[in-house]
Amino acid sequence: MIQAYIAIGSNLSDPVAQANSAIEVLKQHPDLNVIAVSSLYSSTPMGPQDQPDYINAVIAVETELSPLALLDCTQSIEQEHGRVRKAERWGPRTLDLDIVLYGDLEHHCERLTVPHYGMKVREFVLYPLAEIAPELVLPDHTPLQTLLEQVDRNGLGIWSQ
Ligand code: J1A
Repeated sequence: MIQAYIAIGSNLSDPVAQANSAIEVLKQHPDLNVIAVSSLYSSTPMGPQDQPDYINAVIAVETELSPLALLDCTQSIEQEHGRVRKAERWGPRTLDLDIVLYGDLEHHCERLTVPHYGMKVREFVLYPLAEIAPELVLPDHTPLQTLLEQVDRNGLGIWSQ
């Protein structure tokens, strides 16, 4: 059994509903045991600013799925939520699920890079992750708290109506 962290992001089609629905689907999934869910956060878009703010969250799961089977699983949930693939790289998105960490595995192939290549610099991943795993140390031995000291919140806040 390994522990993995999945980041959720949405800025289209009622992002709060998208994120909550993704969390529900992950909780119902027979191959995943959701052990922690962060608050929902609102965040300023990376890249072009002429798009809605994002809702972001991070969840911790236990699973026996292989890394690529976990990716199959998160990608099929994205599809169900109407994500249009090949959309503009930094454009608006209905639902993104990113595998942030898969245990202590360091793995890079065409379909999957873990730890996630962007996680160390993205406030909307680091802060929700720290809410549910403050003591976390990355596979390269960097403490999560060290990364937080280096990354500005950039307007990130806990979402509330
Ligand atoms: C491909 N991949 O990436 S989409 C997929 N490693 O087909 C995968 N660890 O095969 C591959 N997890 O939220 C490689 N996919 C992966 N992502 C891994 C998942 N601004 C992996 N404020 C391309 N908040 C894939 N988001 C990877 N601005 C990229 C979606 C899933 C995230 C866009 C704020 C946000 C974006 C832009 C934002 C936000 C795309 N994020």
